[in-house]
Amino acid sequence: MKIIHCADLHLDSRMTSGLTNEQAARRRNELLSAFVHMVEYAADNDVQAILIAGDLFDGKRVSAQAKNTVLESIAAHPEIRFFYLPGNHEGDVLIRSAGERPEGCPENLKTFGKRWTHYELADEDGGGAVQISGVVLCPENAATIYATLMTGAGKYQIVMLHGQLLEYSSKDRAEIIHLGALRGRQIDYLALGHIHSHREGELPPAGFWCYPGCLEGRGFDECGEHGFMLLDIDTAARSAVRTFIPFASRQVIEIPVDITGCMNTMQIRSAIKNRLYALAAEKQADNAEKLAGNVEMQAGNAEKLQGNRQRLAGNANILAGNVEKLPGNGQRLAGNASIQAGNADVAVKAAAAEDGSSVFAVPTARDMVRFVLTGETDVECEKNLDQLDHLLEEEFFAVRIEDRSRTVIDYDAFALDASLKGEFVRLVKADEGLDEDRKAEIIRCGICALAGEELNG
Ligand SMILES: [Mn+2]
Repeated sequence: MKIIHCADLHLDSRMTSGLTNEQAARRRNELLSAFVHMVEYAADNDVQAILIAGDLFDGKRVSAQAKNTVLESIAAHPEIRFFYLPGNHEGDVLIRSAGERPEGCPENLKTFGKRWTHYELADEDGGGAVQISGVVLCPENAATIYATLMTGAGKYQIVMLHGQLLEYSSKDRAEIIHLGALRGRQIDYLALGHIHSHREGELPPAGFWCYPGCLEGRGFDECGEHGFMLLDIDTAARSAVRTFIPFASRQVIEIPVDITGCMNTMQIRSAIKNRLYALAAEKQADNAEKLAGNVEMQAGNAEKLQGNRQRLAGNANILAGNVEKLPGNGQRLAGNASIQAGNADVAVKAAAAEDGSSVFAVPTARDMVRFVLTGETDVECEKNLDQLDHLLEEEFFAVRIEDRSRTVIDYDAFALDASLKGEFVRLVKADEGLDEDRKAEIIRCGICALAGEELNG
């Protein structure tokens, strides 16, 4: 049985941080499209259920467009069941609007309240079943939910919660989920929402917890791969293959660029360009390596095939000698073949999961890129971030440049400088009330002012 787990879509986000109004409007539509496309992916891939672990919407005020997009997608796919656990910010806005539809709430939309609700999904392929339990955390139930959780044996147990796992440090005040109290509770998969990047870990005795992260990175603070989790559950064996499916239409990528030694804006631009070329080259080298690996693997497979053929020939001999036992053996063989097919399937999926987590994120023109300038630059470096931004913005959907480089001063160079600039540098250097970074910043601003430059950065 296949199940999708997504969370934190934040539909109807304003998304104005670092984006123009036009870009933000476009991103809002793209986020809605991502939901539509995910549901279509589910339909195309025989997915029986979609778990939405909270923060489907960004807040309680939701546009008609966003509500309609979600509800029509759900209603259009009665073969998929939607298990929607509201997050702490959105409340019951979707359920209310669903009830107000002339057609009523789609029957395949299931939700959760402030007490545990349990649903059972029978495996269409036969075998066993999946139990999905969920509860909306609030101050009133925060202490009691662990004692009242019922997870029985036999079924694959999924538990949905939205909040912060205690074993992660967090500055915000979201609802807390006590990981310790969920250990040893026979949970196979803890479907979480709240953290915006993909994370997962073990949940003893045999389960896993997982945050899928947002479906799309919204702003420059949500870098990295985004998508959803695909569970392929063997209900009879009570086990699952978990695969993260990257699904974002645009990536948000952070690229550190060392600008040590650059003396002006154009040289910094070159450093950025060189970093981009280097990333592309690394990616190509990595691809070549993978290709070589594949060729080797294929050679290995061919060899194994040859060995199998020989063994098969041997088996045929034995089989020929045991004609009476054939019916019984045939049955056992059929069983083995189906197990082997299953193993092959699992192996392919594991390989796909490895491929998905690419090390080299090379930005394309579709992406949002945050360049972080690092290293050390001389105090006299002419550095205009606005111009840099302007020079790079045409190459990507959106660009942000963050200057985290340090300014260094070669005081010796100014020791004998009789000009106003030299006098200014010596004056600041002698001020005992300032630390080195502060001195560097003051001198940088002073030198800019003396040279008639506009201050920035
Ligand atoms: Mn969220």
